Amino acid sequence: MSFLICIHAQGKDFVSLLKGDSSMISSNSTCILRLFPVLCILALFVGCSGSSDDDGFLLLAMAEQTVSVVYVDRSQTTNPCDGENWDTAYVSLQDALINAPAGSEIWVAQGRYTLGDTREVSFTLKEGVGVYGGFIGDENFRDERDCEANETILSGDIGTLDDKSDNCYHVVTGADNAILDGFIITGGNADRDGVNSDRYGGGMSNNNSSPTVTNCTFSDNSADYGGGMFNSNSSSPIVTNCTFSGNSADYGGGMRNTESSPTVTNCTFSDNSATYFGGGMRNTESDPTVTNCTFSNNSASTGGGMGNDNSSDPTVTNCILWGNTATLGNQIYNSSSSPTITCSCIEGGGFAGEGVINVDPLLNDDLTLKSNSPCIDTGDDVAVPDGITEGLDGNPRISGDHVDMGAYEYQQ
Ligand SMILES: [Ca+2]
Ligand SMILES: [Ca+2]
Repeated sequence: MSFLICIHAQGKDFVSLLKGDSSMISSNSTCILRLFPVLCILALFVGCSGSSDDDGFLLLAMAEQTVSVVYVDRSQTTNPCDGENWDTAYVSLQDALINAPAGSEIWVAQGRYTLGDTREVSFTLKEGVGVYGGFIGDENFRDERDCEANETILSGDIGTLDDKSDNCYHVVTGADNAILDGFIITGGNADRDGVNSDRYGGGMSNNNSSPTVTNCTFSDNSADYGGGMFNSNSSSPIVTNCTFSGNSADYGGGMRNTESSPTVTNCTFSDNSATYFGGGMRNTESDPTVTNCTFSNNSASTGGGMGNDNSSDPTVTNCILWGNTATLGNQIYNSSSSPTITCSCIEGGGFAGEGVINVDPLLNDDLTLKSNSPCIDTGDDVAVPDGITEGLDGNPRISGDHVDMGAYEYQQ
């Protein structure tokens, strides 16, 4: 009976398992153990039905291809912490990161997670480990989480609360093939005099590392360089469905890229500021691919929405840059740089490119599109990266005849 319940509940995940797509598995280890005998029977069936022996071995191999889950819940204070289930979840995300085996997932229950009492410490992602927030703390499947309802906050605000002068230099430090999904990252302050690496990336610092960052909000972080996120030294993170708001820096309020080329899709950059260059995003010697992003109300001395210099040639497609301000280059400022801009709405004009318009995008306060926005159905469908099926709010990415400009798709 338990087998049947398990398979029914797994639904598409079981199908994904059969396809060998372990990334789609949102099961706990108990459920996989229950599946194991079923897969054995399936393997025998395949073997008896005339298929090759390899098919049977493949199924058996997949039965062992489990994703172990490490549980974290800061409110779990009654039982020993071994992270093996919600009832014995780790209280500390750092402990989970240290002990999580390669290939595992860390599920983090709602609440605010902070970092010890020294500014140098950060949540250091681990190669091959996915960290997921947004759980209430009793889920059996990853798909059951609700990131919006169950805010899971990674905060760098240690020491005196609401005083950023003693906060962590970086809230999160990236790693290759790591996943960060479903968190609010706030309170980082990378302002360390004399130590360059601690002047970069208040919210997240990626140094020669390329994690996947999805469904995250970077807010109220600050740094000398890259308030929300700093990508340097050949980092190519994949940043999707993220919000960068209210971050600040000398250079690159929302994001700074140095010799790095992240792929940034379905993101908003708003109310970020830079004292000097690149309010929303600053690119130097970098060629990011920026698709379906909305830059609004960012500010800087130079390059309010985006500042590109030192041979930076970003590809900007299906984007909106409107209402950003600067002394020089309200929306985009280029110095020795040649971005390729296509199918985008840029206030003030002056940027050549197919489908580039200078017409009020008619944004709502939350940066969604009004029903009569000129950005509806005027994007380039081909530019939407493979695997992108939803906009920033989780609604279908393409609705109507074509993809829209900006991070949100107007639903028709
Ligand atoms: Ca503080
Ligand atoms: Ca559309």
